[in-house]
Amino acid sequence: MAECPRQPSFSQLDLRRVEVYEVWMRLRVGFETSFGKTVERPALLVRVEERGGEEGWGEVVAGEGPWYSCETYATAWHIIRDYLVGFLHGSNGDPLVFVNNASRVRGHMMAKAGVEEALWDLQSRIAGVPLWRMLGGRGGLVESGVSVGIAPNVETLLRWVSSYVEAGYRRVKLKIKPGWDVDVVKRVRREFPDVPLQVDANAAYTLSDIGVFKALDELDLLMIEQPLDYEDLVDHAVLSSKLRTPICLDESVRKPKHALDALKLESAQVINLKPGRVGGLHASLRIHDVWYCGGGRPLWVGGMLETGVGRSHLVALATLPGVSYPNDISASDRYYPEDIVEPPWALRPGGYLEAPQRPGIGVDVRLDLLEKYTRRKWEASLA
Ligand code: OSB
Ligand code: MG
Repeated sequence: MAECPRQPSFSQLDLRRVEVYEVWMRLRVGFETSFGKTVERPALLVRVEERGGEEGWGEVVAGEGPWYSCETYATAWHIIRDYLVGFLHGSNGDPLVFVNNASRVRGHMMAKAGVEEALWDLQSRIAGVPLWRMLGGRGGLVESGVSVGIAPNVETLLRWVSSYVEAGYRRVKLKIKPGWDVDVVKRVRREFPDVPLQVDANAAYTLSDIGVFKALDELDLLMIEQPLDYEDLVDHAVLSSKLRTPICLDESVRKPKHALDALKLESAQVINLKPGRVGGLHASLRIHDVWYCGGGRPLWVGGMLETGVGRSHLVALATLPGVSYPNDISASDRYYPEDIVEPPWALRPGGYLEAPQRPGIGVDVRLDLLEKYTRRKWEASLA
C-alpha cells in the first residue's frame, strides 16, 4: 500500500550520556482492571543526550507488579542499567541499530522501548522534524477515547462515564472481569445509547465463558479487547468465529510475528498497538505494516497510563494511516492532576489531541516536576 511508512534515514550521533529517572505519579482516580488496581503509577523516564547537547526522551511503561506483563519498573531498571546501556553505547544513536543489537536480550520489551523511544525523539529533533513525520504519520488531530476502570459500584461508573462523555471523549472503553461484565455494560449502554462503546477483559476469560460473550455481542460494542489468555491466538480465533463483534488483541501481540500469526489464524479483526508492549516504535511500525498494509485491517493506539512523555510517542504513532478507531490517549488531566510535560496534553473541541508541529515529541519535560516526582536517578557517561 502506497501510504505505508517509508524507512526514515537516521544521523550518526555521538551520544554523550544517558539518564534514567524513576518517577511515581499519583493518579487522579485509582485505575482498576481484571488484573489489579493502580493508585500510584511508577514510570522510568529515559533521557539521552548527544555531544551537541540535544536530548531525547522515552518512557518505560512497565507497572509496579508483573500483572499486565512479566516486566516491572524494577526489572526494567535492572535491564537498562546492566545490559541495554551497553547496546546504546554501540548504536551511534540509530534506533534500528539499537533494536538489532539489543535483540540479544530476550524479552524485556518495555525496557527496550523506553530507550528506543528516546533515540527516535533525539533523531527527529536533530533532523528538525516532528516525531510523527519521522514515523511516516500525517500529523494533525488524533481521536481521543477514554479507558474507564472497574468502579466500586455501577452508580459510580455511570457518573465517571457521564463526565467523560461530557468532556467530549469520542468513545468509552469499559474494563470488565468475571462478575463485572454483562449487567454493568448493559446499564451503561442503556444510559448512553449513542456513545461508541467497547470493553477490555485483560485476558480474564476462557472459551467456557461463551455465554458472557454472546450476551455482550448484543450490546452494539465497537470491539471486545483481549477476552482470552495472552498466549492463546487459537482460542481467540474460535471465539472470533462465533461473534459479530470484532475481537481486538492487546497482550497477545508482543512482536510482529504475533500479528502475522493472528492474521493467518483470524484470531482478531483489530489490534491495540502499544509501543511499550512490543519493544518500541520500530516494532510498532512493523506491526502496523503487517496488520494494515499487508492484512488490510485497522488498528488503534493504546496507552498504559503514561506520563506526558510516553503519551507524546503515542500521539505521534496514532497519526499513521492504519489507525482508524479512537485511541486510548486521553488528556493529561484524565490521569494526573499535574502532568510532567509543558504544555500538558489537552482535549480539543470534538474530542481530539493535536500532534505538535515542533521537532521531536513536541513537548518539554518540566524539570521542577521531574525533580518533585523522582525517587531514584541513575546516569552514565556514554563518551
Ligand atoms: O489493557 O489497555 C489496557 C492501562 C494499564 C494497563 C493495561 C491497559 C490500560 C488501559 C489504560 O486501558 C489506557 C490509557 O492509558 O488510557
Ligand atoms: Mg487492553
